[in-house]
Amino acid sequence: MKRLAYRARGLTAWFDEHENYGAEDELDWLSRSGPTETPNTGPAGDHTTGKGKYLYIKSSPPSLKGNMAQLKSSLLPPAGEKGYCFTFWYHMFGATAGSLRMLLQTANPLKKTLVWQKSGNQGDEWLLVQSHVTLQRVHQVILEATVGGMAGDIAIDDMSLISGPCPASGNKTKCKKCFLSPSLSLIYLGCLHTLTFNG
Ligand SMILES: [Ca+2]
Ligand SMILES: [Ca+2]
Repeated sequence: MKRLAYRARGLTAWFDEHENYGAEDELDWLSRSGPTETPNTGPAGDHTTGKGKYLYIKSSPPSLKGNMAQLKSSLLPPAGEKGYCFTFWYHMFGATAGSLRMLLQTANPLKKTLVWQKSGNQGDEWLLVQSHVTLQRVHQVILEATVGGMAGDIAIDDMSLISGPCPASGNKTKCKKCFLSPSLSLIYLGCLHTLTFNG
């Protein structure tokens, strides 16, 4: 399994530390299109178009129950006066789906804060999460998935960061789709110009 690195024009990147290099996790997020290998779990296709790529954790062997995979953003600056809206889509279908969490981690002091989590089967559909982040410290966003059993593939797609609070549900965001990520299709990071990090 290789280390993942998703870049969006230098503004940020997502990475997953490999377990052989001192990572906290035992698993890696994998990139895929189309259905996962195991029947009755995982999406039929990605969220963006149905034909693009998504990231997922493979819950069948060699993965073991309790194994966890962490996807980390690069360092993000303090969220500023208005904060930003972090959005992603997740797919969590399977009789033994484990859990998915969003955390914010600061480095000094090292502290992880749980922002959102879901456990168990959520049905065969892509679901939206929007989180208004107002943390006034340099931080990373972490998406962490845990294997619940063999029918427990968990997928994510279309992560985005947009300045300001999250739009009310039903409202389309006005922010343009600014970047095409090679692997995760549309990522809106270009809208994050007020959060360019110079540290
Ligand atoms: Ca890993
Ligand atoms: Ca996609």
